[in-house]
Order: sequence, then C-alpha cells, then structure tokens
Amino acid sequence: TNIYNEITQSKVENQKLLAILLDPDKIVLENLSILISKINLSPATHIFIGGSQVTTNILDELIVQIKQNCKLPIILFPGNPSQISDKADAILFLALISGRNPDFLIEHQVKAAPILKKTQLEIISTGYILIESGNETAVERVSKTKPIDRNNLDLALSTAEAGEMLGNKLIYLEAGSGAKQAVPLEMIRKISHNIEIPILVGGGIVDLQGIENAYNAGADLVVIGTAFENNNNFFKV
Ligand code: 1GP
Repeated sequence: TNIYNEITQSKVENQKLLAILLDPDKIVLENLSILISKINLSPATHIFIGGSQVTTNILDELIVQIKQNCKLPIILFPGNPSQISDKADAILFLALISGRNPDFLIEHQVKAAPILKKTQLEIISTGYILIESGNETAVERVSKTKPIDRNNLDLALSTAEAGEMLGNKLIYLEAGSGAKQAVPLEMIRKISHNIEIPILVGGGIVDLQGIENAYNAGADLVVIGTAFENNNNFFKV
C-alpha cells in the first residue's frame, strides 16, 4: 500500500490522522513491549520515528521490534541523513523551508538521496515549516534557523504555498518538540484554506483538546511526541 495515497484519501474523507513520535534516544528496548501495547490501545494511525539529534544506534532494531507487534505504518522523521533505516515503510523527505540554512534546504537531501535509492522506502516530499513557539526548540538550535513569527500569518502562508508549488506532498507546521505554545490555530486555518495538500501539525500539543482544536482548524494529521512520552496513558484520559 501507498502511505501517501492513504493520507490524501483520509483528507478527502475528512478522517483525521494521528502520529505518535518516538525518539530513538529516549527508548529503552527492554520496555518496548509495554510502549507498543499502549500505542496499540491509542487512536494513533501512524508511528513517526526520529529526532533533531539522534545519537543511539538502535534504529533498525527498534523498527523491527515494533513491527513484530504493531501494524501501524512506520514513517521516518529524520533530523539528518544518519537517521535512515530501510526497515521503515516511508520517510518524510524534509526541506526546512521556513529557514535559510542551505544544509537543511538541500545539502542533507543530496547526501541522503543515494542512500535512499538503495532502499524500498516510500519517499514523501515534505515542506517543513518551523513556527515560533515561545521557547528555543531543538529544531531551531540544531538547524540554526529562525522560526517564522507566530503572528506573521502571511509569511507562514506564503511559505506553505511556495512549498506546494515546489512539489511538496505535505506541509508540516512545526512548533518544535516540547514547545511552550503550539502552532496558532488561526495559522492552521489560514493555510488549510489556501493549499490542497495535507497538513501535518505538531509541537507543544499536550492534551486531547489541543488535538481536537488542531483538527478543527484544518490539520489533517497531528503529531504527538512529548505528551505521550511523559504519560503513556495520555489517550485514556
Ligand atoms: C516534534 O511535532 C513533534 O517534531 C512533536 O512535538 O514533542 O511537543 O509533541 P511534541
């Protein structure tokens, strides 16, 4: 099956999607079976794996083990080309289009291309847009780029539109992991009214109401990392 087609199909049917983001650095393989059972009990539709700076080397092993007990598609969400594993199903091939650092606009992608060519991974071109969130997040620090002012709806919109025109298949509005403030709903609303491709929203969403609000504003898929990491029963409340 084609993961991107399923995402666009869900958008057409107004079926909202939910990804749980797992950071390999924060996972203890010994505790993985419990984590997987919690994911299976949650409303998650996708698993994202990645982080701004992953240092551990358990990626392949982690994915193989998840796949033994979980049917959800696994999508890589890499901070750099070292975070590629052919055990996953797909990869968000990201360009940090809110920033002006060529490393994250094209350099990493050039390095990743020959590696990806040797895999069966489904490649999903994604315009990645970092929005100011009240605190300096890891994405900002690692990418050395300035996020878009959270009040500058016009710039956020133009950036998303440019991404769509460049051929991006998804737009990811990112406040950054552990963000103080999530992406403004007004911004999600404005962008979703003006582009056709599916919109992913993540960063700083800490409760079920926050997820609902993002959906109602036009998010097609919400990404939850920290809140689930801190509380595996997050979805039960
Ligand atoms: C980060 O959007 C994701 O890339 C998730 O962020 O950890 O704040 O949920 P949180």
